[in-house]
Amino acid sequence: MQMKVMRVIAVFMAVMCGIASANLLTNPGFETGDTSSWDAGGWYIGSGGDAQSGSYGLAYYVPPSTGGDSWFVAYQLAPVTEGLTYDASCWMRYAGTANNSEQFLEIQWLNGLGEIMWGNGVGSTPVSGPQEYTFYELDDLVAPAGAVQASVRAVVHTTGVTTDNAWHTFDNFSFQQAIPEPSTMALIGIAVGVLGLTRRRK
Ligand SMILES: [Ca+2]
Repeated sequence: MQMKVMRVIAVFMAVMCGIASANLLTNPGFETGDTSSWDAGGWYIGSGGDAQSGSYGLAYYVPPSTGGDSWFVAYQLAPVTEGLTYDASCWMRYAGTANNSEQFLEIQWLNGLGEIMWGNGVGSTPVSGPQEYTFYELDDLVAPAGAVQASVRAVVHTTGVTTDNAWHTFDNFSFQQAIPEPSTMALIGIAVGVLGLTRRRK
């Protein structure tokens, strides 16, 4: 009997880990060679150095004399369940010259009406000057009550009128349900062990 229970648990844990590691995004690295599955008007697909890996990356060009406090966003929606925990990440690179522009990874939540639940979102540290591809992550994001989708967003923002040329590129986005903490997994294991012992006594 205990062997059977242990086997059930092993399968359960394998399924949990499988679910946890699945990226909920489609075309996360733009290797289709286009922005399919993303809403990315005004953005383009770059190659060469615009890719962190593979052949392509997502890019936005900010020319000189772009107005201050302008926002350029590419996003994809992913299904979520309120109360569950998610992890998001991507790679970001800033090419060209420091240009009064910055880029960051942002997560916003949408309710059942498809409206952004402003005030609940979170953004990564902004990249505000030239740098090579660097990994950014937002961990342990809990979907708020009423959320049914997450908007996973590449954001470019001008902090003032731009003076030069900048290219903001993104690649390899990930948005997934968080892997349960080891302590949670241990508690499940103990619960199952107790269940097995109890059954055996009967
Ligand atoms: Ca890529």
